[in-house]
Amino acid sequence: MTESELGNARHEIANRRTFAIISHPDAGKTTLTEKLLLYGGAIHLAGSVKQNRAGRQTTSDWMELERQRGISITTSVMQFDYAGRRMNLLDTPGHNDFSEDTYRTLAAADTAVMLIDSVKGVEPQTIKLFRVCSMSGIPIVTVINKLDRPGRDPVELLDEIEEVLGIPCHPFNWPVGSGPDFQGVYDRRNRQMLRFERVAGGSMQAAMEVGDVNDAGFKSRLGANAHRRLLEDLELVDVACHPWDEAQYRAGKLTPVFFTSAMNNFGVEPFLNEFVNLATPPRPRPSSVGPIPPDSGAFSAFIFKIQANMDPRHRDRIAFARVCSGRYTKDVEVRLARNGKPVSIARTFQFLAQERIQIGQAFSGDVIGLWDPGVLRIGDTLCEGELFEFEGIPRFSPEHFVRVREVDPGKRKQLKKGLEELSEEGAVQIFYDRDRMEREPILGAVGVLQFEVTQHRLQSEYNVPVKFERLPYEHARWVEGDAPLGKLEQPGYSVCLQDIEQRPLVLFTTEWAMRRALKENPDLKFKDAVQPGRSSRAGG
Ligand SMILES: Nc1nc2c(ncn2[C@@H]2O[C@H](COP(=O)(O)OP(=O)(O)OP(=O)(O)O)[C@@H](O)[C@H]2O)c(=O)[nH]1
Ligand SMILES: [Mg+2]
Repeated sequence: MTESELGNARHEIANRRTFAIISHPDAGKTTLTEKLLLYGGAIHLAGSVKQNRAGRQTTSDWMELERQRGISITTSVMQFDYAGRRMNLLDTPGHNDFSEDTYRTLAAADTAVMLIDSVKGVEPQTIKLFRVCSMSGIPIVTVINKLDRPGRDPVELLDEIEEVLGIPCHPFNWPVGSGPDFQGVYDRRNRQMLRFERVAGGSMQAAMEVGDVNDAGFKSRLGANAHRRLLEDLELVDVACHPWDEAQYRAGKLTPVFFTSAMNNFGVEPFLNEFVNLATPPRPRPSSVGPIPPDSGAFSAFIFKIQANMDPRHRDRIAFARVCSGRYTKDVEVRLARNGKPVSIARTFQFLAQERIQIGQAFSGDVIGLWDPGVLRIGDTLCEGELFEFEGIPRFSPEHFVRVREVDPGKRKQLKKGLEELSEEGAVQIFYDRDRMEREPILGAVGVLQFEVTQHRLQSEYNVPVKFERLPYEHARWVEGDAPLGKLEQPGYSVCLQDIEQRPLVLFTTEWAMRRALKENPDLKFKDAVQPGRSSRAGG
């Protein structure tokens, strides 16, 4: 890049905000995502998670099964612009069985938005995800959602967050009324009352009225008692809550809190107005050669997700990359750090609401979709110039296993293609018996729901019916070294297989059987997880 290009790139990078929305299932991540897109101008009419006949569905739950069930199965990536910033939003699935996807996505985010259901409080999956964020030191912004439901006392909710998660809270705003009487939020920083008008179905922006908390009209609408209570609460919060400390927040040691009813669009705009400033710009990322600053000249990125068949019209695979340094242009020459081979990434997309748009450039912080030429794996690093690998993309060990039973032998080829493509997304891994050839492979997954998703997608995307038969194994270990694999096989306790890249591994039925094998083979190296592999089909 020339000096002036570098200056421009620095400006663009400083405006990137890349964040993931995380929580226990059902707290409203996809609903909030939809409303952020609405307020960000990326869509003009918001859909809902549960579609009524006339209604639109959400942008981010696009997969057929997601729409049928009203849950998120996979992370969605979306961009929108707001107040001069380019926002890269990652809407993650909450269910534990899909959490690999969430954990990998967190590696691509600079800020986390943690949603809390105001009725349910801090739930188990939120605790797990919070810990992951907290370990990586990423700043966390809290949104307490569903205030339109008769929920818990906000003071009690903040206490619970502080106690259970161990992070001090600083509420930026405070809810006024709750349940059917939820009227809006009090902006503590600007000392203003923000009142909202309900919009049918929440599909359009809610009108916001800004006023004084002691305004007579507002006071009479709220009722004298509720108004007195509000003033008392506000005073209490002023005295009792932790003072704002930007540095503590940036270190992930203090969380700003917002109150919303995402479904009704209440509190979404005030949240977004503050969040554009709270969300952190791209940070240096640890790599095998030390931290890579986002504004260093050469382009680099890592792949955190692969997704097949997103667009039924194209039926292709997209590898999602987080740009970590420099600038992407279609002429940039990149190599794959894993094998040093050049990769063509000329067809690159951005996701604006439902549309994928081919782009000519992208900067550090951006999450882009690369048309996958058939060589990319989750966890891969792409580099322009010097080769290195980014750290911190987690790997997972499968804990559930099934044998694939063919239902229609006439569809063997499609089955193989479907399984290979879906396994490249990393949600299920394919293992082959060493002697049974490739027929009826074994699948491994971290959560059992992944098998259901795979079965459904094989049927709907590849037109292949299959049955799965549960197997008794619970642990997998990849074996490195000159392994006498037969010796590791103990009928009833363990079986030796190969993964899609012919890497040998052993499945064990019990932890005891696994420990014994490890003890009896001190010369071998056992690994509990590897990066999801790829078949040699595409020449990778
Ligand atoms: N009452 C009320 N319901 C809400 C609100 N926000 C979301 N919901 C509902 O809560 C349910 C779950 O919402 P989602 O947005 O799918 O939740 P999620 O966190 O994305 O769920 P997963 O992705 O499956 O983990 C849906 O039925 C929403 O309509 C809210 O502010 N108030
Ligand atoms: Mg969701």
